[in-house]
Amino acid sequence: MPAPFLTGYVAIIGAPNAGKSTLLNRLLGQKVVAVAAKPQTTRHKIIGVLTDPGAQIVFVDTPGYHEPQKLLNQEMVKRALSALAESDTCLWLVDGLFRGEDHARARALALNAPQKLVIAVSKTDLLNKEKLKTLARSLSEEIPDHEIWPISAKTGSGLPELLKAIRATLPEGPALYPEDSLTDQSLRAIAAEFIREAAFRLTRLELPYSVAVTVDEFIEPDPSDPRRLTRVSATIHVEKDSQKRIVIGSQGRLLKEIGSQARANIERLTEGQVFLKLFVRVTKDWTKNKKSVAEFGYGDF
Ligand SMILES: Nc1nc2c(ncn2[C@@H]2O[C@H](COP(=O)(O)OP(=O)(O)OP(=O)(O)O)[C@@H](O)[C@H]2O)c(=O)[nH]1
Ligand SMILES: [Mg+2]
Repeated sequence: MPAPFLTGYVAIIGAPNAGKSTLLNRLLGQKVVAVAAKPQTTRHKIIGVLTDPGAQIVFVDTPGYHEPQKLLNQEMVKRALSALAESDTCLWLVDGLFRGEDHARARALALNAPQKLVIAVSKTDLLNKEKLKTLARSLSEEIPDHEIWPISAKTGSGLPELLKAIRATLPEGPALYPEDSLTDQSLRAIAAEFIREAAFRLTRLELPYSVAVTVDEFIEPDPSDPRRLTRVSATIHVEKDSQKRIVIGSQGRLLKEIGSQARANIERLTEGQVFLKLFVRVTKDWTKNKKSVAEFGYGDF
């Protein structure tokens, strides 16, 4: 008798900046979600599918779990909670470098969830042996009775063991997505995210949190085009006139850099050239406004 096929949803939850999206990209072997050194990068729940001959793991990347203030943040947290509620397994990723209030919040969420629980600690490549030992000791005191998988999404260390532990939690069942699926996001949506990622990374203070991106035009390559040229036209939305000036930068330099970083990431995914045109528009206080939050794709879902 062949072994049964295993399949299920695995919500990756954790404090902002723990490394959830980096882990998903690494597991998929391709960058499909935005990553940045600042917290609250991810705003949606995004599916990443990993299929092998015996199993299909449907990962769901989620916004970092935090105390939401603005309407946008409330929507982000709602998405994390709904991803968890719809999952078979909760993969709680603990930041290996920093544990603050959001860590405690994520811990309560993970330990009280009815789903099967797998716990991993991230960024172990940044810790020497001594620090790793101290971390393992403090985590096993803080979270007793649970195995904690040390991983590095950067080097890949610990990932085979983590995948094995996740697999052991999956129910039997037929594949939920076609074998060659990578994500539920359209190329157009991923392009918007990569533009937002570049703007998020290249700006400071409150500005990254005031950025949204909409794609106005996305024209896929003509089959006869050897360059496989995709044409993308997008708008970067900010909340204030002063922010618009910063995003454009002196002589348009920052906007150019945002475009070139985003284009490189989109080109890696489309495996062709990308012509990217960017506009910047001010929508006053959009992160607090129900209509604009919805218009930019973060409304009730
Ligand atoms: N050295 C190292 N850095 C990592 C690792 N995993 C993530 N990072 C870094 O940690 C930062 C946050 O990573 P993200 O993947 O965006 O974190 P996240 O949990 O998705 O964050 P939110 O979407 O804000 O909740 C980025 O600068 C990553 O490059 C790792 O294993 N090793
Ligand atoms: Mg993320």
